[in-house]
Amino acid sequence: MSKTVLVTGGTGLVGKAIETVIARENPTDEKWIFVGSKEANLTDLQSTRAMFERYCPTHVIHLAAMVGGLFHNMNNNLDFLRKNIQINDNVLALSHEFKVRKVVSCLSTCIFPDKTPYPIDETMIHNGPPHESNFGYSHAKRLIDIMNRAYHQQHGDMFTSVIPCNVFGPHDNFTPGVSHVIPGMIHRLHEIIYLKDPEKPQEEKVFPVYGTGKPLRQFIFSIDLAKLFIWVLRNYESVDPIILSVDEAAEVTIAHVAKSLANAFKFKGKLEFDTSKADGQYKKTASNDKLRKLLPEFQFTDFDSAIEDSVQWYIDNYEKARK
Ligand code: NAP
Ligand code: GFB
Repeated sequence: MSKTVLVTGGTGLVGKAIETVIARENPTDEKWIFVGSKEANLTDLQSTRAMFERYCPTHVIHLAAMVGGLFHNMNNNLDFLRKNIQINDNVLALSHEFKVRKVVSCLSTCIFPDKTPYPIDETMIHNGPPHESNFGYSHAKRLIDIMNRAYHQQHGDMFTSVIPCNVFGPHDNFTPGVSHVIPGMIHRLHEIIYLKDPEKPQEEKVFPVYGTGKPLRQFIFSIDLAKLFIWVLRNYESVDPIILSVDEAAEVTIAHVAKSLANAFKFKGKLEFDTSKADGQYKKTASNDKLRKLLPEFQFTDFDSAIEDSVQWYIDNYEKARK
């Protein structure tokens, strides 16, 4: 049976990665529509309904959200809470109204309880308060899981969700103060090397890394996440969320990320840790056992080569990058 797949948040980091993978596959029995906020402001019910009327999707991948890194979250918890609750309630209500056969929404490994045994797994989402740095975003995301269960219980809707670890890649948001760590450091390194004091020898330049560099993160390349998202849409038939993350053993320190980026830029200067800046969560190590049992052969892209691809994309697309 043919599908019309509507991807909300389709103009962002994850949405563009899914578009890239779908363009390569060119599926004949699926029509894919990628929309951003210009198509509809999803915090507004009428605007959201008009979009559903226009496309009448049979399936929805729901990515649209107010998204940001640690510092943006710390300064805007109320906005992250309200805007994301509005977006999520509108998209799920209209998916139900338009009898969408399946919705796959997007949570995040940063929403799990801050005080928790490790590794974290899908059963632990609601077992305690999230880290205080992003409690607004975390509670809005946790509510997606609650709403999915309520729609399924009361109406039998197949509304499910995935839980990615930190994502990076082409088409990321590189805006200082808003961005996640990898695009934030790419933006800063590029500026130090190419834009600031161009006549100063690189050996004398300093690349400031925010925080101690000690926190641990799992990072998934956006193209890998896109492939897993498409697999979930086509094959995963459970309301229970599924973590889409690299292995626990692939966890790296922020300091390693900084060094990997400096190598990718062939930066000859010094790295310095600005410990006046917050570290955020120390770790949020997630288990991908559930995914591995379903997709034992899946190969994740090597972290350092994905970093090189992302740096090269930024250099090649500097003019159009979100910064
Ligand atoms: P992104 O690059 O910031 O893209 C956000 C997308 O949402 C854009 O397409 C944006 O449209 C759209 N959007 C935002 N507000 C909207 C509104 N009011 N109405 C309609 N569309 C709106 O974010 P991303 O990193 O791709 O994140 C996609 C999903 O993955 C999100 O649900 C996020 O929570 C989740 N996630 C991300 C990470 C990560 O590390 N990036 C990790 C875990 C989970 P415009 O471009 O037109 O503004
Ligand atoms: O990606 P990030 O901002 O968010 O990473 P989280 C923050 C970590 O990277 C902290 C360090 O330890 C920062 O001190 N860091 C170093 C930097 N340089 C930079 C930089 O230039 N920019 C940024 N942003 N950090 C987020 C959640 O947590 O994870 C969000 O707050 C979201 O809600 C996201 O879910 C996936 O990984 O700490």
